Amino acid sequence: MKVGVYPGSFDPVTYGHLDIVQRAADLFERLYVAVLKNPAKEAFFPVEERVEMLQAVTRHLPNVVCESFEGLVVRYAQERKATAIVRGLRAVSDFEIEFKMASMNRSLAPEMETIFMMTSAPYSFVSSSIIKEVASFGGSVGNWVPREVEERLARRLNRQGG
Ligand code: COD
Repeated sequence: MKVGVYPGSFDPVTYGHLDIVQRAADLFERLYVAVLKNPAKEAFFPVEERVEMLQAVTRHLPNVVCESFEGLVVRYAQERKATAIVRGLRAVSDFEIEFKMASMNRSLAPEMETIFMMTSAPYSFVSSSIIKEVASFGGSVGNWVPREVEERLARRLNRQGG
C-alpha cells in the first residue's frame, strides 16, 4: 500500500492545507495528516483540537487519517510505513526552510522522499498565522478556513477576551 505523511502544525487547518490534503489523497492509498505535538512551542489550539478540526474537515476523504505525533517526523513516517513526506509550497520564502527540512530528513532517513505540491493560486498567501491575526482583530476569515474552524477560532478568541 502506498502511504504518505503530511505533517504540520495546522494551528489551525486552512483551505490552503486542505487543498494539499485533497490532492495528496489522490496520490496515496493512505495519507496520514499528522499534527506535531511540540511541548516546547506554545500553540493557539491544543493538539487534540487541531486533530479534531482536521478530522472534521477531511471526513469526506476515506483514505485520510488524522492524528498527532511527537518527535522526529521521519521516525513517525517510518512507523506508519510511509514512502514519502508531503509538503506544500507557497512563495519562494517557503523554499529555504523546506529545503533545509527535506535535506535533514533525507540524511536522517535516505529512503524517505519529500514531495512538494505547489499551492493553488487562491491560497498562495494564506497561512495559519495570518488567519489568527485577521480573526483576532475581528476580520472575516470565512473565505480561507472551513466554517467549523472559523467557529472554533471565534469561541477561543472570545474566551481569551480577544
Ligand atoms: N498552500 C499550500 N501549502 C500550505 C499553505 C497554503 N496556503 N499553508 C501552509 N502550507 C504548507 C506549509 O508550507 C507546510 O508544508 C505544511 O503546509 C504545513 O504547514 P504548517 O505551517 O501547518 O506546519 P509547519 O511547517 O509548522 O510544520 C513543521 C513540522 C511540524 C512538520 C516540522 O517542524 C517537523 O517536522 N517537526 C518534527 C521534528 C523534526 O522531525 N525535525 C526535523 C525536520 S527538520
